[in-house]
Amino acid sequence: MPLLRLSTAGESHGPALVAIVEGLPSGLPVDPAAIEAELRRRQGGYGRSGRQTIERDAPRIISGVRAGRTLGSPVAIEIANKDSRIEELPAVTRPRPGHADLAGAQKYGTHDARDVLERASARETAARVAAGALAKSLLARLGIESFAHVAALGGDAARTAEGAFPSLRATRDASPFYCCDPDADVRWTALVDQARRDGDTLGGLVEIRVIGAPPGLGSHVQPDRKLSSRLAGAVMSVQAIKGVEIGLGFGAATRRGSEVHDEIAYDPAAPYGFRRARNNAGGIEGGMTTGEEIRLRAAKKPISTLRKPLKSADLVSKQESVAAYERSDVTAVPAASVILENVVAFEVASACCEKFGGDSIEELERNFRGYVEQLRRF
Ligand code: EPS
Repeated sequence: MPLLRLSTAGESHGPALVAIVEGLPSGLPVDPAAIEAELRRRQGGYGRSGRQTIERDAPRIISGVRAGRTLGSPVAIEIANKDSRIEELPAVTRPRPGHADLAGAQKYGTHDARDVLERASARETAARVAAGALAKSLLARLGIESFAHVAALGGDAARTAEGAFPSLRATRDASPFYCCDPDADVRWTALVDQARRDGDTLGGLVEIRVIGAPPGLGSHVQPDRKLSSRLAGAVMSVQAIKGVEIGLGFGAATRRGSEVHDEIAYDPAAPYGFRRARNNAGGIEGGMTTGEEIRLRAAKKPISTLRKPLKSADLVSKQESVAAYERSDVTAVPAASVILENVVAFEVASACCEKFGGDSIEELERNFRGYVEQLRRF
């Protein structure tokens, strides 16, 4: 299966983070400024820690690109860490509840949780955003776009984000929370300020939407080819994500079938003829796109590093203690929205590479256009 593949490497305070993306067709323009813009967005959002004032994430493309275009070979991108004191930083022996510290120390046989947390840190997501930016440029060639915004923070929901995409994007990009509801920005600022005073942290909900995907990405024929399972896996792989929903999600379990399923109509004016009267399915049925907007929601737990720490037990002395604290974000839900927008873009781009194949972007686009034509004649 010619899927896009992503490997990342790098520790939070090591010399650099690295993303290696395999499977991109040749001839795709690569714009380092577009990658950097995504990386900068990931670093932003109200409630982040001092680390983001130290770093200025910028991509250095080290393979797979020549004269601004992909070669079809693996694309490697390096993002240098300014705070690269991994060899000097102290041992961490008081594991943080909620973090990978304790399970990782037990599993890897270390009494210094730094050996674990350096890689478990969400700083790794900078590499995933860089990879997602490449995927987005491939999707843009096919008229497909991924868009995420923060839908709730600290238990307080924003108004439902409805309306035309360019205006939603403009509102989101002007928001310190990457949210489409300016009233929520005001309330959430107060929530974050209060949590900061309390030495606490906040989680929230992110909505991710993909527009422009034709029917038929993914497949029902094998469990691991279902786009729903790939998207859910990708979303759940992001640090601190504890839940994912597609369309109505958990809400579908409590309603009757007649209230859940989206009736089908034929409309010669619709892009592919057949269309759904609504989109409770979140754009995916049988593991395949329906041609409606893909809609996902992700639940992010609060950051587990608390300035007012929870109880813990020392890995060495075994004595009751409190968890370690150096610095922490009060909330990173806005950053998570950028990460999720990019990991979802990556999976959708991967499904496009699988379906349309091709070694060059020209070949992939030709196959895509042929398929769209086939759907129109269906
Ligand atoms: C992050 C960098 C980290 C944290 C955060 C994400 O920097 P540092 O550990 O030096 O403060 O701010 O990491 C976590 C949320 C985590 O749980 O480890 C980043 O660049 O996103």
